[in-house]
Amino acid sequence: MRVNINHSKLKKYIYTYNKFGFVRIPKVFDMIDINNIKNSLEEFIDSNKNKLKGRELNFASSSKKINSIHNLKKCKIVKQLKNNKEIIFIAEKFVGEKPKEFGAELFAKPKKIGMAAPVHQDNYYWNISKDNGITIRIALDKSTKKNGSLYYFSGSHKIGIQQHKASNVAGTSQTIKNIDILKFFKKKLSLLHPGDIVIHHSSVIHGSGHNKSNIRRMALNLRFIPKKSKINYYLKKNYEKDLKKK
Ligand SMILES: O=C(O)CCC(=O)C(=O)O
Repeated sequence: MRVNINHSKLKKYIYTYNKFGFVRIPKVFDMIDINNIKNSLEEFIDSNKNKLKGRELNFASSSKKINSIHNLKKCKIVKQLKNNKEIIFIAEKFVGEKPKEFGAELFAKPKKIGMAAPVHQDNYYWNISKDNGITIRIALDKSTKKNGSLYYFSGSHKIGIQQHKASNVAGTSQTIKNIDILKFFKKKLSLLHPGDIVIHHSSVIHGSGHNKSNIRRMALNLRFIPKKSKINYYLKKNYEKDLKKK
């Protein structure tokens, strides 16, 4: 697997990431590797979909089509990507210190019925003490406005974690409570080709649209946090309590 990131542009990418809370890096994987990743994910889904429990697997609305998977621990290609030296190198550069892996998710967003993700900040769910986590999002399909692309509120990672409330959407169960805050930030669509990646900060406010189009919008998220980061169990307990209540 080749991870093609031009190191001479790394400074510029990190500058953009620090300023906006996300950065797109084009053509990191070629189509052979993207197809390998897709095939391997499909094999994983075939043999594991009945073993995944509760919040680990979500379907699109009332269909039998998978919308998202939140436990890919046993997926071979995910392990391979997480142990890839170049990915770890990039993770360290963006986290800003030694990183550790923090799970992976698949957003499958099937055509016609893929669900929207309400606006949220990842660290509201993660509850890490050093809020410097990243998601490396690998586009497996094209991401356009029509198929409900992800969008970011540019620069919103600088305002800290906001209060959230129940969204009643499986897979993104919490959403920003005070949406008035959004007017202070520019909303930027994350338009991608398969093989591009986006790296986003654990505090950047983001969401996605419904996929009403004829084209699926699948992406694989690899998550990393600072090695020295701890889970804030007080916040986590509150979040879990909120989830149960709602
Ligand atoms: O792909 C989507 O629709 C949602 C993804 C998301 O919320 C995330 O990457 O944190």
